[in-house]
Amino acid sequence: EIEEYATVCSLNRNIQGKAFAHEGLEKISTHDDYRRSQCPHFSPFKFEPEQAYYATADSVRDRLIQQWNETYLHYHKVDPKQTYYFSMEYLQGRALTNAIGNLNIQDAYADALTKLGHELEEIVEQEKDAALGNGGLGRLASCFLDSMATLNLPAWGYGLRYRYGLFKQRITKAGQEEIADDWLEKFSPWEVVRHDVVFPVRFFGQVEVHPSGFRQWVGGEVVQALAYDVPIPGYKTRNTISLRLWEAKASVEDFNLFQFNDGQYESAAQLHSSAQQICAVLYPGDATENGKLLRLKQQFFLCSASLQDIIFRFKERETGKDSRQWSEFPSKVAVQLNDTHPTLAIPELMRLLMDNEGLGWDEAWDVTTRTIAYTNHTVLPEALEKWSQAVMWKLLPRHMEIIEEIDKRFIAMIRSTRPDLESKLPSMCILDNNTQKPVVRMANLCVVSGHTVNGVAQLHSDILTSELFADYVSIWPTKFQNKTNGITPRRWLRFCNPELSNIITKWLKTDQWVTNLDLLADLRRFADNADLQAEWESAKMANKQRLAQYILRVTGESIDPNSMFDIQVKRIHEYKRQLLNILGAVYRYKKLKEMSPEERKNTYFTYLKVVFIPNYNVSVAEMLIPGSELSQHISTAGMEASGTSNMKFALNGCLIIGTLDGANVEIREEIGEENFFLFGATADEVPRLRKERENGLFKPDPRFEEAKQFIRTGAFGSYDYNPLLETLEGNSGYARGDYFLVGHDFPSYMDAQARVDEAYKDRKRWTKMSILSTAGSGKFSSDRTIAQYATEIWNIEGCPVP
Ligand code: B1H
Repeated sequence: EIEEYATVCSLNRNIQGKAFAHEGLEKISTHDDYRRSQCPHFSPFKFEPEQAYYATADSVRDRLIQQWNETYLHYHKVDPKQTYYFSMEYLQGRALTNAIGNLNIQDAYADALTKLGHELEEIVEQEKDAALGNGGLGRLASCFLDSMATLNLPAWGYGLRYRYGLFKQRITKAGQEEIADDWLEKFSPWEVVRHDVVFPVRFFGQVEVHPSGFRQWVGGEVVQALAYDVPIPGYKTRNTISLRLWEAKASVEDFNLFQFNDGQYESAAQLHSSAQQICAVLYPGDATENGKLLRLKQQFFLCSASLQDIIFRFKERETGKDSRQWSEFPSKVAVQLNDTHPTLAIPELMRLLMDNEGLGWDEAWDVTTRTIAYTNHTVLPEALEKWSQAVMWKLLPRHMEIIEEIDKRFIAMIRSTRPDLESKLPSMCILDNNTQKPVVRMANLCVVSGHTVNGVAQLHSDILTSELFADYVSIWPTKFQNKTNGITPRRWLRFCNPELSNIITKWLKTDQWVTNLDLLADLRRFADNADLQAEWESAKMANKQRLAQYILRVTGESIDPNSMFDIQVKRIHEYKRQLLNILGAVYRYKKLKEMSPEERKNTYFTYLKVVFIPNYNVSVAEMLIPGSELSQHISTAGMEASGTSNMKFALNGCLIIGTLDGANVEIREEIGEENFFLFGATADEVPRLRKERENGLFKPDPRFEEAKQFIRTGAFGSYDYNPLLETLEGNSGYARGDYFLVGHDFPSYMDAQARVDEAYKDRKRWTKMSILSTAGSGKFSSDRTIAQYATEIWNIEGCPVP
């Protein structure tokens, strides 16, 4: 079959399968029928790894499409309540290994490729990562899709089909260089364009008031949203769900033919380019707000197209002659907003219900608030989205009317029922008019309008209810929940670490842990077993060697597989404290240099080497995490909402050095405090410590001063490090008084590193800790997280394809 696909696809690389009818009832003709009809002749047979990849992917894809048809046909019949996950980001990574693994056909495909002269492991490397996300938030969305499919939940992901994903990073002498990520350059075999699924999305224009009082948004520019579907297979189930990504296209009827005939090609073509701009590029922000008009357009485009699609599906399934009651909508539809980025779903659903479907305010408000729920992912003030009211009035005039009305009614409700909260109203209401530039506070709009608000780890959710959203808690005490994040055990253990997976399956005598991760706890019984320890160590060594080879290939640096692999991976941000890590390394380097060669040899087995691996992405993570032994999750307590790489490292038997922040708290609880290298201030101490610093009461540890001083002597070149170092000091110039408390936590960090070195010398002890890390990671399966969303927020149930 692969051979056949190879010949067909090399001729017709760009022909997409045809899709029919609407999702639910659609039949997608599989690619190959169409291609074969187009090219009955065999092409000259070339079977390089690239062709082998495309041929393999096409063959797998057609299986997925078949399951996909069955799944939505089944959902259409049963008509269960469905969840729609709205996210501006999906960090999918590669799809082939995951698809083959979930379909449980890896052996057949590996054998087939071997017969054709290829290795499956080498072929999968041909695939480009789909990097339609920045970091944790986008990867979480992708893990959630995997779990929703695996748990047979009737669900859809909705997002944008960015032409360029997260930039590729190159490090040169001059610093970072960003290169466009042309992930669609050749073709993605994992998407199916749906020429029949198109919705108009309006921008700008004005509100027309009819004599009856009816309001209608008209004029402005209209672009078309065109659906591309990506199949998401569940693990060992026939259920295969859809990630629907919207692309923006100019409306054909808008294309001004007269201008074109007049020779005004540029202004006619402008429509095309302005539509194309919408999905051109992912904003490379992570935990920082990006108040650009184009970003707002992207957000609205996602919300409007997705809601029109959902309403179409709802109306399509009318029972009998009568049209469906709108009050039933929330019992068929759950919408989850991945942070505030898709907040415009709230006024857009209100508008569609009132202006298109004729509902009154109260009815529309009831439906909207029972449908929408909101997940908060950060408490960093600079990441809380605030859109300029002036910009919003221009781009979305009808939505601003609706937001004003929501705000007005909220304020009236507080005044009549909770006069005690009058003084809190200025910070609780949605429109902030007390700044020079009036803004809409998107998080407030979500809290006021959503039926449920959740944080992403217990500590984070506690901070939301005790600080950020505290004033709302007394009005709606049951609105707030916690849903501790999780990761999919398929991608993040079973497929990325086959060596360790096989050992686990062998010792547990079952592979059920892949869908029931709590079973890993059984490994605790064998944590001291010498045979398991030996197997465990050899798997880790194999993964370290693989990683060392990769590092040599991309950086030219060779690292010793016998040294401890101590790793920090994160987007660079002050609160994540990469500076703490590097200052710790600088201090230890200085101490090494001060030793006599003799002393050095006796103290350390191997010395210190620091390597920066460029262009981190999902595929690099899949190699790097299994090969790590210590990982750093060292944010200032209270700042990292959850973190999810901490879970991936722990699951792969990597020990954590970390603060009591985000999900670290729960990981430490699960794997045992004796297996976690803890240091640093706690979240409740942070405000007092900041005050003390401001009042000049902080006495830095001499080791901290020594490390900074060493850098200032020019030991690392003549670059001017002063501006950077001054952020950790005083209160003048660049200095911002060490807001993230690097100086405060430095001594306890160094002490924790010393405990790490001690533990590492004792191989048996270290390996036992590593086994216990994996054994204690069961809670952090995204299957657990999604099961909780399903019962506690969405009220949906599994709907397995028979
Ligand atoms: C997280 C973001 C984020 N929190 C703004 N907030 C963005 C904010 O493009 N933007 O404008 C993009 C992303 N990302 C992360 O979410 C948290 O920092 C992590 O702690 C958490 O694990 C992750 C998933 O919940």
